[in-house]
Amino acid sequence: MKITDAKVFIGGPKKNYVTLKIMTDQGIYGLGDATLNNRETLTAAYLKDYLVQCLIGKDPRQSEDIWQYFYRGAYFRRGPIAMAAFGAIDMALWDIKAKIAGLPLYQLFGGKSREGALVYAHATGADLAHLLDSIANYVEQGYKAVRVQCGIPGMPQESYGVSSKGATDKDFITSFTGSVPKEEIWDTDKYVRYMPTVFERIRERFGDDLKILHDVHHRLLPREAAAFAKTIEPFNLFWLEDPTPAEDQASLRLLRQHSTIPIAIGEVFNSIYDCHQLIQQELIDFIRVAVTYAGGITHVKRIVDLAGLHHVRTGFHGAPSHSPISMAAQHHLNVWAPNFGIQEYLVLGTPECDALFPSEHKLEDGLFYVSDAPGLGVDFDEALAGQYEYEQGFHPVTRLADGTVWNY
Ligand code: CS2
Ligand code: MG
Repeated sequence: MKITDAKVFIGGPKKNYVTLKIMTDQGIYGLGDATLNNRETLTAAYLKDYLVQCLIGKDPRQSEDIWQYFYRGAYFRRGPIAMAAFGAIDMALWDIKAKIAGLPLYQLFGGKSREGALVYAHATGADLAHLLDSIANYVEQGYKAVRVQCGIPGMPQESYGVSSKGATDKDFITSFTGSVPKEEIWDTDKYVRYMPTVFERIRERFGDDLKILHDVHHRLLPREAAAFAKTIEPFNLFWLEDPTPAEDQASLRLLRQHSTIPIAIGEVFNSIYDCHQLIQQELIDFIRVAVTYAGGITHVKRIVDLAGLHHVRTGFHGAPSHSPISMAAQHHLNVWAPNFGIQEYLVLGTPECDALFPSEHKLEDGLFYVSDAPGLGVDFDEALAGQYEYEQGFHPVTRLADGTVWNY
């Protein structure tokens, strides 16, 4: 069996999905997602200009050898652009492998450890009242876990993960377009003073069973994070995400010494070398890597297995910047992984997105069920893809009130 060609597409409804399609001489094809949010043309160029030509003639069943060939062969190792490009190839090869076997992908990992996998949605509010409505809306739909981000009184409303007043829950995730980044102001003191009251009100209204998650988006210093974690401990969060920038990993020990709050980190990591110390030293509880940015299924499965040895559970990144292809790869890992924790999941499910990426996977009552279609179980409508144009976007840049640049 040989790879005959591979094509790269950029575009999608409201998102610049980068989709790779690998064709073989037996008519079977595989799909991969190389979407690197707000840097999409770079992964597409890496694939088109350097990798696709090396794939032609290779046996697609040799996914391990092909992964090593690209990773070691690049010489300049790691980094999100290369790892997302390798990740897309890897996903497509696993898709082909499972289609040859006539099996849904999870069967190749060892079958299911659970039927439905727990997901969490994003609730957001410009103020507490809006946030409570947003949470109620998800609870009514059957979600058991919700990430909560709230506008902070006295701070401009567009801080991380918070939609403007009156906006729907989905609006804030698509507001990154423009030819230069938006700028946002951040105030740590106001944030750490106000957020505990938010958690308190959520518990009062929704009770103890709702799983509450919160993303600090790398904004606190280690000492601030430790103090904050200690203060919010009574509200029993499912996790506190990215409390500090993860470059200084040893600093997490301070947080660990002061609080038992579960910590989730890793959405910006792109290899096992970024997280093996955090995992082996048991400084985190959930690993947030994504199959896209972290080198595909082959590499992420290694991270999941290492994590399993250290009581670290999975909580894969699932922001709407991932296409349904890599989300499907994660859903297959989620039903298999013995150390599965939770999956971030934003319903992309617009009719346009479903038409571009048809699948039978489904969400029901806050749990995600993969279909038994062979492979990843997601298809791609090439003809429709041509309708979408690339639109440039940037992550916002954050500053403190005095102008100092801070972490987005
Ligand atoms: C966020 C992301 O989902 C999350 O937890 O931290 O939405 C993140 O801001 C984006 O993926 C950045 O591309
Ligand atoms: Mg995050």
